[in-house]
Amino acid sequence: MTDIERKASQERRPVLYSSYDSDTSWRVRIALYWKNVEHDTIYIDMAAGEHLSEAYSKLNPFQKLPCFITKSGKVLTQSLAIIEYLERAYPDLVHGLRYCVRHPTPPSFEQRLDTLSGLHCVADQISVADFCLVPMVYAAKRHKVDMKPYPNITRIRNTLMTLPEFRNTHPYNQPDCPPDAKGIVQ
Ligand SMILES: N[C@@H](CCC(=O)N[C@@H](CS)C(=O)NCC(=O)O)C(=O)O
Repeated sequence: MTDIERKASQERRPVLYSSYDSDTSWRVRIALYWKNVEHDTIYIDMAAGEHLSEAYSKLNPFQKLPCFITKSGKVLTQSLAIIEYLERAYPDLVHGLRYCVRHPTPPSFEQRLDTLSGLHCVADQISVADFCLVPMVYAAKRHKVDMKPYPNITRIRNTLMTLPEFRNTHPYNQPDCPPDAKGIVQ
């Protein structure tokens, strides 16, 4: 076996550990869908405390979701680190990442969007900031945040939700979403 063959045989399908109800998992689901990355998903039942189990804690000592195993077997436990890895391994995005890191709260992000946004967060291109914005709105609505002071965020979120990458990865469209949990947040 040559070195190249050995390396190829060591590569595996990446694995995402996800929960339908985890907004940070949703960020990664969008990135994987956007980049068309073939992978397996393992659904972790957060309501049942499966993320606190011994088996999951061995994989991710932070006991949080998501967790991602790359094709070379590296374990990544932070959603933005996973998205950064995906962007390095499968590059195609403008660099919106720094915008969502620098403006992590809705008020500062809303203000930044006055000048930054077009159709999406960074002009008309899709960026990592969009991957973060849509799940952020879902989490905000779940916590009954009044979205009226955030017209830019609301407009961009509504536009993004017309795209299959965002719709198909929505919590309610996940196989682990129980029927009675669907439709709670509009
Ligand atoms: N900084 C982490 C945060 C992950 C996180 O807080 N995940 C939540 C779900 S959205 C979680 O696992 N919560 C379970 C708990 O805290 O017990 C990331 O971006 O991946």
